[in-house]
Amino acid sequence: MLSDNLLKKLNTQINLEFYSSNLYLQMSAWADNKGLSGTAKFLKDHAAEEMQHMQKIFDYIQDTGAMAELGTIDKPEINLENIRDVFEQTYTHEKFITKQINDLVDVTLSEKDFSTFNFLQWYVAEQHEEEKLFKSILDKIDIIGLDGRGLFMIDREVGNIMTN
Ligand code: OFO
Repeated sequence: MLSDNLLKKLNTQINLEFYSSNLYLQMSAWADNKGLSGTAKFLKDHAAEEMQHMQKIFDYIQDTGAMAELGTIDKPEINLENIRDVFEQTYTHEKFITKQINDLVDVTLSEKDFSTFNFLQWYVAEQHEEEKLFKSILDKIDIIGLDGRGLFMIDREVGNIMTN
């Protein structure tokens, strides 16, 4: 059974996953308007993946017999000048999400809620993968550079990345 405290925090995480999805979808719209079709596709796919993250927590809460509660989702504010900004900001956002997940795990341990601890291990592994992915794209951008040809190559590469 979930404590009120953990239920509240898991509901907050649901909201954050919705926010992540909207953030990436908004960035996808920006990329599409800039003619960066590969990046737009990648971000749109990733937005869909964030909805799965949201759904998993929603289902977990419901499976415990508690009730998921949806809140107001903040408007995603994006401030992008170029493709590097996209991946700098997504990487920063993912590091923030990792911190939120780590805090959640910490609470499960202090409450000795090992079932929720176990459930959250999927997110711990997923955050590791997401940080790795966004950082690797950022590193590629820094190697290839953003002149006309570099930009074309990066956009094509990013469009070919399969999200799971
Ligand atoms: Fe991008 O991992 Fe969920 O939020």
